[in-house]
Amino acid sequence: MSGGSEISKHPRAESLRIREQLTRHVQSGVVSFAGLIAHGRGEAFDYLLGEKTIPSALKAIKAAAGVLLIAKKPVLSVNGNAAALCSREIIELAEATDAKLEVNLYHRLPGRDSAIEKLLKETGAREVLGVGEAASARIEEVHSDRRRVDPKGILIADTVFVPLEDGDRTEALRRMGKTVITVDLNPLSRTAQLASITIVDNIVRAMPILVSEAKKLKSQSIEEIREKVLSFDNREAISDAMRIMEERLRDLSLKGVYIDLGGNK
Ligand code: PTJ
Repeated sequence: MSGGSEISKHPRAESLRIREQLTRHVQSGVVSFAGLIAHGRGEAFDYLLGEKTIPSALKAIKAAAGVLLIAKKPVLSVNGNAAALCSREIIELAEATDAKLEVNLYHRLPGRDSAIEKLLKETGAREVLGVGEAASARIEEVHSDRRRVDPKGILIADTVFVPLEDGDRTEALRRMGKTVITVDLNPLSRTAQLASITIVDNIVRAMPILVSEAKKLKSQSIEEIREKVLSFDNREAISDAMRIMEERLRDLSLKGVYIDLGGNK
């Protein structure tokens, strides 16, 4: 489907709009073909979640904002999907938390890193790490292109935000002693399971909230922020997301067909 007017009448207009955004960015070189598959996987879990930010995800978002604010060297890792879906919010989050931005890709095909850099810079980013030769360091435990990192960024970071990530790197970053924050609609994924803070939510819903929470928390003392972060339990948040999906599916299964034709039978 193409064309905004057709989409705006569709019952799933928002979902179609996001798909268009991603496919447009396949053409601009930002999103990989695998990124479209990854998005489909996310959408399926979003159906189960009810396509809303659940209270435990909100708690995870608040904890993530706190962790980024108290970090000494926070880095926001940007892949193709994240850049295509929320480059503006990623830049706002970097500004609110004094974090660096680094392009880090699973599929580092020629030109993708600079296409993402271009998008981020056009959206207002001042500095983007991890582009071209700047990604000169290696994390040996990682077996994909994601091992290539910037010595000024992810390599020396204490906290790394890795939305829509694959499991290998999350595991490697945790083993290196870093705090890892992710956004992942699939609570069963290795990244969701291994991250220090897992936000089980759609990145397009979670990012604006994360930015506003970071701005709000910023006025509080480090001690107050630390206290809030310490009271967060990631295992509980992941369990809650699974429980909500299970309960929702159980309720809907009692109804069977839950979408009807209204007056047009
Ligand atoms: O741009 P690249 O080359 O770095 O590649 C990026 C992708 C996303 C293709 C790569 O990291 C990948 O293959 O990831 P996975 O292993 O498919 O994992 C992505 C995770 O993100 C899955 O668990 C999806 O459910 C989840 N996901 C997809 N879309 C969203 C999402 N989570 C939150 N919001 C979404 N919109």
